[in-house]
Amino acid sequence: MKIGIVCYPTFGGSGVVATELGLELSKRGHEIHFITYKQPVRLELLSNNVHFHEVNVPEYPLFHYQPYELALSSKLVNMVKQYGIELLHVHYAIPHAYAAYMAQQMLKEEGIFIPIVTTLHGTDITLVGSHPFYKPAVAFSINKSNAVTSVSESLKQDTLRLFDIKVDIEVVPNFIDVEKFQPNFTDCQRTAMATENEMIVTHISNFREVKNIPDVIRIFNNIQKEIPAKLMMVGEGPEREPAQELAQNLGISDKVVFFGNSNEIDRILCFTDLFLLPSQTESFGLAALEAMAASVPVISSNTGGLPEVNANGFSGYLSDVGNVGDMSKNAIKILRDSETLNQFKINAKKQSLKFDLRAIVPMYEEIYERTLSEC
Ligand code: GMT
Repeated sequence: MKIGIVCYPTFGGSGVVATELGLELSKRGHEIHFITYKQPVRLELLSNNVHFHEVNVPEYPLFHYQPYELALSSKLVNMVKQYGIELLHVHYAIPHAYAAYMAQQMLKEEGIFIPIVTTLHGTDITLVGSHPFYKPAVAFSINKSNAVTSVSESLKQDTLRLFDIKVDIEVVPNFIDVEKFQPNFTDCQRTAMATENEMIVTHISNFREVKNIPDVIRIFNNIQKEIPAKLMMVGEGPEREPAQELAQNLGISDKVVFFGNSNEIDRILCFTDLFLLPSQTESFGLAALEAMAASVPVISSNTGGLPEVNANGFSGYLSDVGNVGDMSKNAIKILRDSETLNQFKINAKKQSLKFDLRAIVPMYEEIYERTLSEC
């Protein structure tokens, strides 16, 4: 199939999933066209089967806001015509599903029908999409999609609760390539980050309010009072500076390393002992899954889709949002002795195998085939 993938090209989970999906589909013989405003961060290799088309939005001083949706829908029309793309798979409803629908209508005028598969990722529904300023357009574009998927059962239920949805939503969980996270580093440079007796705790996110970053610092503060440890903070966002200040105020800034965005997530996870994800809301928690695939147990909140990913008492522990005390206690329980830690590491890896791309990607292929045959 010739598939157009529309996504955000940034470090966010939706862009990562879209990119990994496109790359795997290309390996399975499909021709993939990424259509977005920048080359996706995990799209390192372009090949015969993988193309990237940049959406340009010319600046015009009259516009207070430059019309990205317009540029995207025009680009979609042109790319579908030029490359004979058969189906558009848009990741994150805003504004991608809306722009794809406009492209579909424009192409219809020319006698071309292009089906749209929309994947809902989380904040496009729970935080942004349900805002009254966006809600009618988001509901409309979901209902106009030819197939809709969500990355967890929890997100599906949120979508049905928040919007008047008239189409079926199929749950296709996020995935990872478990082989990519095999410990094949001869030296992941653990000693550069911590001394031999120190545990390494890691958090990876976009450092937005929804990630509860101060809780990460507070949980770590409690851990290091009991167990020698270092905290690796990976990512960029508005909560980074306040987190640095909080670490300073708690007198632990020498134990907390802020990396910024990194393309070396697998190396960082290779030397990590425990992953923290205390988010306020999380439709799936791809970062937690990547940690588990690298044999790292997860301490998370029990919000949204996290209970579908992190198995309580097995791959880690889940606590109520904001319950720093419980999360700290559970973290210490895992890290306290090497036997327990090793068992949780084995379990985390086992849990991640349920989400291997070899099992999940065929679910998308099946949806594409069905959508193409029905339209
Ligand atoms: O977590 C974010 O703020 C980024 C956002 C995104 O669009 O990349 O993540 C959402 O999609 C990811 C991939 O499906 C999920 O793993 C995240 O749980 C989800 N984030 C939230 O629901 C807050």
